[in-house]
Amino acid sequence: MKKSLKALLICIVCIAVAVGGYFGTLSLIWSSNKDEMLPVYALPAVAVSTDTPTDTPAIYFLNTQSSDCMLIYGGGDHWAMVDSAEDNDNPKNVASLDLPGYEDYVLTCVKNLTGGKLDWVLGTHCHSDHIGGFDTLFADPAITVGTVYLKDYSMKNKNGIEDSWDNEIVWQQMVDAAAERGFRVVSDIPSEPFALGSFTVQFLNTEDRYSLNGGENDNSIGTLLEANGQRAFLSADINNTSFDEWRLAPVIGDIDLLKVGHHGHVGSSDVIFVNRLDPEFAVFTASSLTTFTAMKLSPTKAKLYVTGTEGALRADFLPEGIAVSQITPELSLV
Ligand SMILES: [Ca+2]
Ligand SMILES: [Ca+2]
Repeated sequence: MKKSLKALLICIVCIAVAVGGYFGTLSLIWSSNKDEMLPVYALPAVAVSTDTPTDTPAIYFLNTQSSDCMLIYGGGDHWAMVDSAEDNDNPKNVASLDLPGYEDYVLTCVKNLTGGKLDWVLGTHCHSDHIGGFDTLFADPAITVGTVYLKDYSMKNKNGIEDSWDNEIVWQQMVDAAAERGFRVVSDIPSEPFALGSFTVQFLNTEDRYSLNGGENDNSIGTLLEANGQRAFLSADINNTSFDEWRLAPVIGDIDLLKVGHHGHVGSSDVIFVNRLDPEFAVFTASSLTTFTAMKLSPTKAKLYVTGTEGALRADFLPEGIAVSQITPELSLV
């Protein structure tokens, strides 16, 4: 077969798979008998892990409902934190941002788990449900942070709804709180892999690109983690507004665990993206499961977890695979 004909056939197959994936998903959505499909997405029972070896690399997904806060343990005394969850502050008194904060819970978790020492923290993007708690965390004298990764706030990519939000104020509060404690702030986010104990860490979506008015979500920093042969991607609030998910999918490649983008909202987790990553586990940092997003994940057969309903979770990176379990009761919200 001629190379050009072969290439054409491959293109046709790829397009058919892509279109088929989309319409297959849509046909599921439009099906009149959704109740019959729901058991497919029933959540697995979560076991309490008691026999994991000390120093096992792990991600802790705190239960901050539909906001993000993850602690990453690289073994030894190496800890890091991705996002700090929503805060009680609402400096512009916006009704839609009148949300409960998790400052006390996050502080308790950080102190109990890490002893207060974090090698680095990452603010994935300037929304209060991701970076709102950092100023309170930094202000506590028991907390020390080696490096604060936080992009400069840029107005150029904000979308319409963000005009009324507190993005820039929350960003400034985080920067000021870091300066107050003398924590090093790095705004030029590195894209090269680096080590956190046993983890290899790589930040993705670090480029400052025009994002078709996708706002802060579209410019979120993703975190790729690998240890003991297991790979995870923390997708922040990345979406496909400016085709980031399509661009990042081949860069990320096959993974074992996905922190589902944007708390499971339907604008993230494009079907091509999640099926290219093909995770074995998918964690929704959300108050509840989004059925549409679960449907998009269904071809991967990923086991689905929701922090808002199952409480805080720990994903251990063992040589034989990732093990997800509920973390110790004393870290629960109540
Ligand atoms: Ca807030
Ligand atoms: Ca705050």
